[in-house]
Amino acid sequence: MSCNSKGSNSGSADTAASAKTTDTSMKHSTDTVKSITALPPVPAGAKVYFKNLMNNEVVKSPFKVVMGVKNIKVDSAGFVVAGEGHHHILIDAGDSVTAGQVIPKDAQHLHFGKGQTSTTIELPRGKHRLTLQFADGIHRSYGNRLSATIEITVK
Ligand SMILES: [Cu+2]
Repeated sequence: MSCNSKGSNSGSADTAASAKTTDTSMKHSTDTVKSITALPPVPAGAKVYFKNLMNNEVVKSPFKVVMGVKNIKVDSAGFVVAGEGHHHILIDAGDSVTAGQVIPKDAQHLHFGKGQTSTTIELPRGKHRLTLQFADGIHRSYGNRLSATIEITVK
């Protein structure tokens, strides 16, 4: 029984010590993960595509965008897992983000880090370029092999 109380005593001391250690090691491991975890390879035959929109389509704003994948899995952001990632939509922001580059987060670069596969977009009238860009769990682009670009006209 005394063993128990001794055990819990040292246990709490351990916890305090390890919590302190965790703080620094967590910071460290985040850096390490970012620098040493390579971008997973693009699986053979993998692609992303606009499910409900065609190139040169004329739409009314707001409009729905359904994002499709083939041979790769949609998952939420957070961890780097081979064969998985999440969608991004680039609005008038180029045809793809270079492989390995972290996709910016702004009005022209939408992230779907919860694993969403559809969204609604509102755009002013005129021609717009929409790019679907797939990226890994820490938002690093899979490059142009996992991108798709269409031009649409908002009437
Ligand atoms: Cu992202």
